[in-house]
Amino acid sequence: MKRRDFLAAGIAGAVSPTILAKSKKLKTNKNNPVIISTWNFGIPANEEALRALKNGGDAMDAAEAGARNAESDIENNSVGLGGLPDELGYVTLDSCVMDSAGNAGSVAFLQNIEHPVSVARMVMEKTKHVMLVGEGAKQFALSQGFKEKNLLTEKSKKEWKKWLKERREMTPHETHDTLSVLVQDKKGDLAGACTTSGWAYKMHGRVGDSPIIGAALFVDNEVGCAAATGLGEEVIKSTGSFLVVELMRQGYNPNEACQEALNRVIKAHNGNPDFQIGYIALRKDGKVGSSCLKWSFDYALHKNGVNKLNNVKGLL
Ligand code: SD4
Repeated sequence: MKRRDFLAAGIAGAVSPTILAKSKKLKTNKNNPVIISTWNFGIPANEEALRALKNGGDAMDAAEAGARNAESDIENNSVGLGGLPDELGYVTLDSCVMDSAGNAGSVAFLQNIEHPVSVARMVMEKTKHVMLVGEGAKQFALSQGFKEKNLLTEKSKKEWKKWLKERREMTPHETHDTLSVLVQDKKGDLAGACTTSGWAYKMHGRVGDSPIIGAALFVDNEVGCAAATGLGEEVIKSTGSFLVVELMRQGYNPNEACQEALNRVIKAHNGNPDFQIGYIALRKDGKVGSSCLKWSFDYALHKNGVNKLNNVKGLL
């Protein structure tokens, strides 16, 4: 069903989403892993994810491995080690994971742990909960054998000190480079992860979209998965990744689904948002898509054995 047909059907009220979902059953892409990650450091993240798949890991293992790669990258100043701190000088981390069975785990406002994505996965696998925050998340991480580490590098500390003198309000897109990664393994199963140190010099205690299931990440193994980067507050308010997946369920292709989710944000801001949001989407049949609000956005795609950086121009 084409999008306009779907819209017409929707307006007429003749076709319920359930019937649509059934009539639109997607053929699963198998034996051809697909990995899609945000920004240019998605390239090494994809390589790490692929290595995990080659070592027999599944989509969740691969997504976690990809996110860990960005977390340890000292050059990346918005994820994990080397991340820029909040206004008080603390590096605080947000991360989440979701697997093909619909399980989810997340941590927010976590400090001094290099791999929040792995803590999020342990929350998913070893607790009855979905989300742990702050000191509680850290205590849990320590109980699972994670070691404390100072994540504020000299370089990030210097930049923070410089910022303290001017206290200029950072525009969110200036230092926003969250790593979100979506994976389809050879069985065709889907999983994803998201990890960030968030908005540079944010208020102490601020949590963005990156640990919020449905906002920065959503996985539905029947339909597809989606993930976000950009201004977390706006991704949360529009339940971005869940919306992208639901739009794919209704028949939108991955590109259209990302665009339509952004159209809602544009409308909510009277046609003129002054921030960035980028989405990546991966459908069950292996098709991928991406879109962003403004400027442009890079994503790394590994498909058919090739790992390549792609660029999409902003809708506005
Ligand atoms: C946040 N969404 O904390 C994250 C930041 C981000 O690219 O995506 N940066 O709001």
